[in-house]
Amino acid sequence: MSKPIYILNGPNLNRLGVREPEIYGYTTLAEVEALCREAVGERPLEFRQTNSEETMIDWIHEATDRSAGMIINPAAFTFYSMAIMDALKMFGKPLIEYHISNIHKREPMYHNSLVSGVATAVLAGLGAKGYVHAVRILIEMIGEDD
Ligand code: CA2
Repeated sequence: MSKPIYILNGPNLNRLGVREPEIYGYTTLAEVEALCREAVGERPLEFRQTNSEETMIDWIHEATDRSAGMIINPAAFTFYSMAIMDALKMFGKPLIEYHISNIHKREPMYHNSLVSGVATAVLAGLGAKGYVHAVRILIEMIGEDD
């Protein structure tokens, strides 16, 4: 049985498709989850969202023990949470940092990710449906063994 892929989403992403569609589009997080479930096929998927830093850290630890790899959209945690960066540093498996918007095209406060330095790869600006590309790339990175 293959190990699960974790897709973890940070604060306010539960509002996806509801607010600021000019930046984040009209796709909801539930729709993103459905697309990701299709993309993983038979492999188990843990798709979650939290507004709490503590919960996010606990989930990263859980994924460290149980998963084959992870996609994380840390949202605002990206830019200030040393605790999440430290937890991800210990992850030790393929890790994709994902952002719906192109953070580098936005205001300077969105330019300095603490997560990019510990991620295997970074994807930004492909929109909500772009999570599916991240899933496909992650599965390739994981390979056959895990
Ligand atoms: O583009 C992304 O995916 C972000 O991670 C989204 C974060 C932002 O802090 C990052 O810089 C880039 C914000 C998430 C807020 O989510 C909302 C979703 C819908 C409506 C309003 C906010």
